[in-house]
Amino acid sequence: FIKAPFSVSLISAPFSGGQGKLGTEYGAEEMLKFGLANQIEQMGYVVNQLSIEAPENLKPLSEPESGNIKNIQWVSNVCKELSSKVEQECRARSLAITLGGDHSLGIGSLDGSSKAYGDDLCVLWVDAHADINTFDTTESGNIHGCPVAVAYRIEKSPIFNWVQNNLRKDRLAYIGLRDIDREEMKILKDLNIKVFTMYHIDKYGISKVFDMAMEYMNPNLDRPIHLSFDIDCLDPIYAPSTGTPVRGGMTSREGHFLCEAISETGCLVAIDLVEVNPRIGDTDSLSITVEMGCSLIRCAIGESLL
Ligand code: EXY
Ligand code: MN
Ligand code: MN
Ligand code: MN
Repeated sequence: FIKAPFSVSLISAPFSGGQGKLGTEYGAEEMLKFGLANQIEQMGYVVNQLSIEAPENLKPLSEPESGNIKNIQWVSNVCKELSSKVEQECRARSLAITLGGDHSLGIGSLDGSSKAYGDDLCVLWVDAHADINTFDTTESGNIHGCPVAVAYRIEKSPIFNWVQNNLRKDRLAYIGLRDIDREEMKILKDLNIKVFTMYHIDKYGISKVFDMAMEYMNPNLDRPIHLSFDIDCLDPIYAPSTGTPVRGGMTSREGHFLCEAISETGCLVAIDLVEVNPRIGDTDSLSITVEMGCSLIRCAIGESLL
């Protein structure tokens, strides 16, 4: 893969059907209202703004029988639409930024970037949660707790048959985890997936953790990286407006450091910024969270590097 100056594509994905709380569908809109597109232009990038087809239009007339899994066909339709947008932007050699929306969108964005870049693609999943429940192990039935399992074809539901089996589990690493379901723990161990929890961040520091993740999946820094950034990886102090906050998270600086370090590799090709929910908390919480999301994105594309 050729590292080259990128344009940036901001793909709005106003979808919250992967979980139960309304509000996440306004995350993208709020980040844009805060001026994200202009901020990125000020950095010297050409910015393409696009949006997926309105999720309401992609809602099936009826949902298939699927146990307790919520909105399975709807999530599938929306993710398929997102996948084609992300693939198209990646193929045009633009850095594809998906503005969520909830984290079920990761199924679509990972599928799109991996179709464009092939199995070289490395994924950093930065989150309080592992998001690797299968449709059998999920207790909530919320697909935002399952996207890694679906994208990596650990969960093989026929509804998601369009997902290409192109991602390598040995080029996946998690950072920031601290709320892992018992069954998820078993999947992570059985499949030998690389996990850096908050314990590892405390023990080694975020810089060393990042280096270890790169050493594992991208030792020569010559493979493309997709950063899937769930805002709830941060401590709720720094990102209060989110649906599943977990105490004991990353600091603002740890989050920013991670984005800066990824930027410095020159390998970043796609970002998801998900789980901002402007309807949770007061207006202060909202602006703290929205500004945080925008700031992290800017750092990931080089704002604070000389
Ligand atoms: N593990 C829980 C579940 O499967 O419902 C919680 C998942 C929360 C997912 C958040 C967004 O990253
Ligand atoms: Mn998540
Ligand atoms: Mn999460
Ligand atoms: Mn839990």
